[in-house]
Amino acid sequence: MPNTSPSPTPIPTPNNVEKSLNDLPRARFWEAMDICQWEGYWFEPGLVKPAITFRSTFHARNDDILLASTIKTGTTWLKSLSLCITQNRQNHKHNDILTTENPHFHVPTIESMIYSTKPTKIDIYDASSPRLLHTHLPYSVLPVSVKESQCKIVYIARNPKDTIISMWHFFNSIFRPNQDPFPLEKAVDCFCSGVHQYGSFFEHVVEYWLESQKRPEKMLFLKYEEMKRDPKGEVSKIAEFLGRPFGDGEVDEILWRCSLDRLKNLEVNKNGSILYNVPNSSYFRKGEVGDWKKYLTPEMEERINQTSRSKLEAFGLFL
Ligand code: PAP
Repeated sequence: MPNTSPSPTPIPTPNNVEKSLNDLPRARFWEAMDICQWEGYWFEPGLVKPAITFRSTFHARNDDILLASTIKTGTTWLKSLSLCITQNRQNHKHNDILTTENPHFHVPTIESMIYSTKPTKIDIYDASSPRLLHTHLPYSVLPVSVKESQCKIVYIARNPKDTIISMWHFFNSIFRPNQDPFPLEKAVDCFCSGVHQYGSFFEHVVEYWLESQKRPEKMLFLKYEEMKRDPKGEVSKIAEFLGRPFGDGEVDEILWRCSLDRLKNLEVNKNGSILYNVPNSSYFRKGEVGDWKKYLTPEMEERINQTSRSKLEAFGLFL
């Protein structure tokens, strides 16, 4: 299809990129890995180069769909739902795509594709339209063409207390499989100060929130808790936003296909790894709203509430 979107920004030379990567501020995350600060956010260092390449070379098309989220806010669910909404729905029964591979294989996270354990089917630059892609990158570093074309963005946010608990379980399982968990108090501290992968959580969420308020026709801002409270309503909203409204009974079918219980028990999700060192099973845990109440002390809760008040609620966002 003809490309009407603006030109990407000039490609930085490899020498410049290497030099500037070495100069980035560094921090240690959970005594387990280095992270570095780029464009005001913290990243696992290997992701910065792909992020720079994406920003400078990706040419968005008007019919692209970009899913976006920070980590542990419902990405896997959103990928599964969007896949079912956009693929040929007549053939669902015979072509149950979620049984063939983990959702992160079908809808790759652009900047972490370098860690794929097997080549994804989709070449993000060359795939036929409409492309369904995902990123954990903040809004401010997205390619200009994503912002200026008519491509749609669907963002999913989650309550910060449930997000940190989900992160805590996830990183403990990856970094400390046979050890005591990382002290939760320290994890809350990293979370509130924003020094963690794709952090600050609060700034990430608020950037997308403000943009969605300005351009609701371009960006749909979802809340994990609303999706749990009113799954039919919220998933129908996604389908309409993507220009693929549901017919009779379709929403129930898709909700069932993408339900946590079902996905968790599929062979493709019980075994294997789509990304190095990340078991497919680690994407599926409890999916409960308010699970944080079992873990956070009143002091930790208040610390997060205080940060939410100043960084989210001050902008009209209540999670
Ligand atoms: P990612 O950032 O690594 O991609 P992401 O999928 O955003 O992870 O978040 C994982 C959370 O979504 C887990 O939450 P929990 O730790 O509180 O349980 C996981 O259980 C939940 N999740 C995964 N799939 C689904 C689903 N189909 N429905 C609802 N929640 C889900």
